[in-house]
Amino acid sequence: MAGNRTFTMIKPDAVESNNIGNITQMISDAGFKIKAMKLTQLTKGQAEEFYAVHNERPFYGELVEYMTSGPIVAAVLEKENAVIDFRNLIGSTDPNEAEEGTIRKKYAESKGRNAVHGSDSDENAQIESNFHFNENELI
Ligand code: IDP
Ligand code: MG
Repeated sequence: MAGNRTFTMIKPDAVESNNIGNITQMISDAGFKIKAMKLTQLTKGQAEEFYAVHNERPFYGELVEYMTSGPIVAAVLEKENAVIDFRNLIGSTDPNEAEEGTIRKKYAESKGRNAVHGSDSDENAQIESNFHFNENELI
């Protein structure tokens, strides 16, 4: 069913600051069902590929370094209107611009180290889920 799944990562800063539980609770409280979840660490190659769309941007090197700096939690979430509702739950890329009550407002350190990833389209949600999980890991 299109439109009911998104992909997220709890990024290295939020894992390091012991906020996996708090962030997962916010995700559950907002009505998302967890369909797959794992603690893992990205290789440089994986981070470069995942963020390839940004490879011309000035922050690309910093982004790859940050995303490989420690463990992350990768997860697939399900809810009606998942992509848009999850982007609203995480808030703006820069926590200084994120609304009160959003995950980034609460837990992000900066525009770069911003606690969580959320897919920006149904198509990317599927690509990103498949990047991190095999078919038999997705329920
Ligand atoms: P998004 O995560 O809100 O979709 P994107 O523009 O897709 O934001 O950027 C991907 C990630 O790259 C951001 O979540 C953040 O970690 C990092 N990033 C974006 N802009 C900057 C910046 O100006 N400086 C440093 N890192 C950035
Ligand atoms: Mg994005």
